[in-house]
Amino acid sequence: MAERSSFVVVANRLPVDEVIVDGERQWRPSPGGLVTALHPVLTQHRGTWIGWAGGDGEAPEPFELEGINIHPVPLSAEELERYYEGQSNATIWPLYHDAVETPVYKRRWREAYRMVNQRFAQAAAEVAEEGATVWVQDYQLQLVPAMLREMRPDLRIGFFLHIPFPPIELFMQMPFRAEILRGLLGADLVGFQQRLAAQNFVRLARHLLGLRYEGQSIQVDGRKVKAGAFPISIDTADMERMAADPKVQARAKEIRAELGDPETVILGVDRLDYTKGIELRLKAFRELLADGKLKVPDAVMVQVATPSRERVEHYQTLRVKVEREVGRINGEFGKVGMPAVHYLHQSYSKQELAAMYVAADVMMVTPLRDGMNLVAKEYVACRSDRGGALVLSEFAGAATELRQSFLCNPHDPDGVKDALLRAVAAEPAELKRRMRVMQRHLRTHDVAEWARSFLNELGVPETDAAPDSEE
Ligand code: ADQ
Repeated sequence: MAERSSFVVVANRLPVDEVIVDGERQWRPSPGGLVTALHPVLTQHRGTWIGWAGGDGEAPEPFELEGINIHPVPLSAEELERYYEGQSNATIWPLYHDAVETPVYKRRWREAYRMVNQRFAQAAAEVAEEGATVWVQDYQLQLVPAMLREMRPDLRIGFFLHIPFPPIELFMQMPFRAEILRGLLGADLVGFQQRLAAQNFVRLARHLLGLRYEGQSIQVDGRKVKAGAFPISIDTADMERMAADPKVQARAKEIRAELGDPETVILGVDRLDYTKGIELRLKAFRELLADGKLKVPDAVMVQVATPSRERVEHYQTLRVKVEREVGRINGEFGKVGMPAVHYLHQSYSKQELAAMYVAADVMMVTPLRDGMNLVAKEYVACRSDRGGALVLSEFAGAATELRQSFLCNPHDPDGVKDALLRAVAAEPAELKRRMRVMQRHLRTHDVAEWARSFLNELGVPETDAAPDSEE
């Protein structure tokens, strides 16, 4: 029987990675913003994290890691294909991102989604103490709040959506739309990255279910469900510290040298995802080279495209398109030993990413739609030299906060080219001024503040400053 907790996080993935040491399976924490932010609350409450450990078949037994109870939930190969790759990443993901790719609807995916959501809800119902707080994360688990409330009406339930929440007209495409909406309404507090998303949600509740709302508060079966915006952030201090490390600084110089010490290094860092606008960014770069406004080897581009969801068809097609465009640019504008675009389809350590951020004169973050986009925030936090320019899409959640970036509309190729050129040509004093304002914002709006404000609104008492204090 698993240990019971007064604070439970439910997310698709567990914050752990499997490692094999001397032929034996072991677990080590996988560093991520969410776990960093929630670690103090989790350890203080002997908290439990429920999620999938990776792999298919049987789940490992629950175990403790760094003061957190880890509670794995199994997924079969078929569930992975239907619940995760299908319903989550080929239906909901594109639909919630303005349908920039056509969402695929399949009955058997929905059924698997329901079944897996039920399994996560069941696990939470088993480990939560009487009156506990349960915080459910993201689009893979939208049915969990209502399923859990049904089993455990005593619980305080929060839900946070990391991706955008679409306008009513788009949401209405979803075949089991009312069930999803009712699923979310099982929570006491539903959090979004943006105020507009929260508004979409409350309006949808009236439109689809005829529910009354006042401000951001919806009346459901005599209960009040609050909706609100809680823009997520990064561990700013940690990122600043990492970037200031002499090893990272030295590595940044080395990266520039390896690139041939160009005048301008333009960087993109994204999961290889069609929402991130990688192709349009490459196209803008190609056109500027063709126009003679940028020249190789004075300007080079580095595009890191982290492998992602490789079994989903949309992603396979995207990879082909991006790699074709990179090949085209290098074919037309590269020289022997001097490509115009350095394309890296790999994962990196946080230190190596920080070194890339420090090395880049211009960071291009050009999603067609993005809940927040943490890469933009990481870049700003890494620039203790106050150098560097951020080109940022208006359609990233981060654009609401990072107003001093070079904002652009990613649907307008000329606008993107113009923002990139302005960023390349900006005077150091102007860049400094812009960076200073954005850095100041991120120091007070970090990921700990995000978690604190959400939990406060949910009514969870403040966590002590000392994360590991015994009760
Ligand atoms: P993502 O779509 O994954 O997140 P993002 O917010 O940019 O997008 O986070 C990506 C993270 O992965 C960053 O922390 C970045 O450093 C890291 N990363 C990227 N490439 C890497 C590589 N090659 N190697 C190692 N690490 C890499 C979703 C939503 C976002 C929202 C977040 C958090 O789509 O809009 O900001 O959740 O809520």
